[in-house]
Amino acid sequence: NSKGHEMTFKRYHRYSDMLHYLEYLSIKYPELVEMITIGKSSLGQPLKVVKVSTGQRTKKGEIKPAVWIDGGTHAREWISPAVVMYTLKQLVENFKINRKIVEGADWYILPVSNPDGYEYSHSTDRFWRKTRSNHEIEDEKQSRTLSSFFWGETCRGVDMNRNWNFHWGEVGASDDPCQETYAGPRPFSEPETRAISDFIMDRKDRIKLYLTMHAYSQMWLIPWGYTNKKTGDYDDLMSMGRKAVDALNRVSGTQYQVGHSPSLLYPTSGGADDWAKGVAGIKYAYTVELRDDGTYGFLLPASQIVATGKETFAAIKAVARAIVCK
Ligand code: ING
Ligand code: ZN
Repeated sequence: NSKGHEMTFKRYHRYSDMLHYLEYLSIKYPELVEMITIGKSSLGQPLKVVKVSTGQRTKKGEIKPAVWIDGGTHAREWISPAVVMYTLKQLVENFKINRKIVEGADWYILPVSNPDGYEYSHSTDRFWRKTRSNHEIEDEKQSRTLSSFFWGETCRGVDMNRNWNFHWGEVGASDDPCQETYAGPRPFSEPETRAISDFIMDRKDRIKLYLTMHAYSQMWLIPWGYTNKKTGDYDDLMSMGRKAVDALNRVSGTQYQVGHSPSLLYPTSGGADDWAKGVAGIKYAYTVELRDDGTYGFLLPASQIVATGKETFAAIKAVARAIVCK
């Protein structure tokens, strides 16, 4: 269009629209925005991280902290990439209003972690969750009872949020490729989780806040997902989480719960936030379950994108201020 991109936030966009917007930002704001291709999906699509930064060092010469935000782990959770794109837009195009948090940290933003699944949920199966990899041969080598004949479309792909290399496959994950929570043939079997983990490990000492966006159920989830045991700094994680949902609630009245997955949902292992905390050592690692409460569920109307973006950005801003703008 006349602006040079297709993003409207009035509908759910395809991956190509999002990539065009990232490119547009990097051309229009070259001093603020950098695109980094961190790898490729199973079907060869680029995984693009946007770095928003006013320079790696503070005026005093100290290395700045960094924030990681990703979306689109699960294909059908369309509000997630939309909210991450909205966040990116606020950081870059409303730089003046958000100056403190943008100058205070380097922001690494991955709007779509699973572009193959995301596109498949647009083209073929609206409720697709996993990646689109094919582990048929490998799984059969491990003497699966499945024969090729029964290998259906649903047996493709891996649940990326069960594929991380921390207590992998212990609980709440399936070893059946045809199930939605298939953990994969081995940890980091997916090029997507591998690329993200490599990128984060290279920067793990600088990343102070890790957010991964999912939907739905309106929860700000803390580790651990794999056990009922509390983290040593449970109280810190809870009070920071409450800060987030209080800020969110003040914008719109939307109610969120704060807690860990085994008590609020179900125990699962191989999740991204557990890995971010347990392996990368990032203190504040959260999974955010966005709107709604189940009224529309995954089919959240596009007319709610902006309101969801606004309230979520308020939460992100509150947490970022507390963690990186001390
Ligand atoms: N929910 C998450 C899932 O992967 C979750 C819940 C959160 C699991 C944190 C593990 C850790 O099942 C959705 N909606 O994907
Ligand atoms: Zn999810």
